[in-house]
Amino acid sequence: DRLPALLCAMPKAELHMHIEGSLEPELIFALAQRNGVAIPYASVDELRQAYAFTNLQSFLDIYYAGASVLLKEQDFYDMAWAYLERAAADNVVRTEMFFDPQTHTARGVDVKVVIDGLHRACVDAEATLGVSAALILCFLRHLSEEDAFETLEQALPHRDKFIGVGLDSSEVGHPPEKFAKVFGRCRELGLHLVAHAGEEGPPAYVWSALDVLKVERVDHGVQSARDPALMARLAQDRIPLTVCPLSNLKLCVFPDLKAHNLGTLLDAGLVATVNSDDPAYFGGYMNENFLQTFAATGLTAQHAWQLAANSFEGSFIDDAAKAGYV
Ligand code: ES4
Ligand code: ZN
Repeated sequence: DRLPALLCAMPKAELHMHIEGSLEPELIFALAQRNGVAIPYASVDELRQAYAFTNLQSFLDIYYAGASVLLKEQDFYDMAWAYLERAAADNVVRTEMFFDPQTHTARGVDVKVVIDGLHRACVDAEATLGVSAALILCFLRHLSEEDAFETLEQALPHRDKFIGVGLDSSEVGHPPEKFAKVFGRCRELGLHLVAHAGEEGPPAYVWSALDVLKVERVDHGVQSARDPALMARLAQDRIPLTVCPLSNLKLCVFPDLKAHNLGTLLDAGLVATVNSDDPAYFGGYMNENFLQTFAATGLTAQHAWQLAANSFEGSFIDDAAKAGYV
């Protein structure tokens, strides 16, 4: 069977990963030591054993604790560089990385430190790994829209170092329309727009991400399959869904990978893609997501080709560069 080799070898774009979610336990411990930050785990093994999640919130609590070791520009660089090397090894030729500035500014870290460190890794990745890398600033939806506006204001002096904005963190109870005004402002600024919707939340949140926030892609979006009219809209407008199978498995969105609806989304003609979300926490980078999902669901080489094509169609690389990939 040559399908696993194809999945690994095919060039692909990653459109949904949180750079703070690429922080491996070993690097968390190394940075904690380097920065003199105390963490409530005695060892790398003990920390890894805490990675048993029941839903999104149970993961987020540990994810924000892990990010607390990041203080200096070099910390952000080292984290991003480690991910970009892993991405290159999986034949990811383009990646659009989310970052959560509020997780860091809340601890007194300047947004410039965050963006400069991440951006320097992106520049080096292009030059030495051949990976095209870009940044998407995410607003934390459990915080207020006023907080999001303040974060945007702090980031705008660095406007040339990120290509868009997204919306992440605790979904249920924090619908997209809570951020209507700040997304409207970002749209005026010419930023690309995406949002997490339909991960745990209802199809109504996907509708409002599209119609109120006017996002170009929906992150996760797997709950859309419960609403036929929404499925038709996503197919009609070719709105990409950035699906994250191992994330959905680890956060109990599906009971097992066999039950995942990726095949249903693809066969309905949606621009679905495969992504790693928080690879250090969910048990795999890009190729592991492809391998495990295909092994469990019986997707075919035709689906593999479609997923790769979708990843480039859905990406925000400029049209000339896109023509070179597809
Ligand atoms: C996230 Cl899996 C997921 N969902 C929502 N927000 C997030 N932030 C990091 N990972
Ligand atoms: Zn995510």
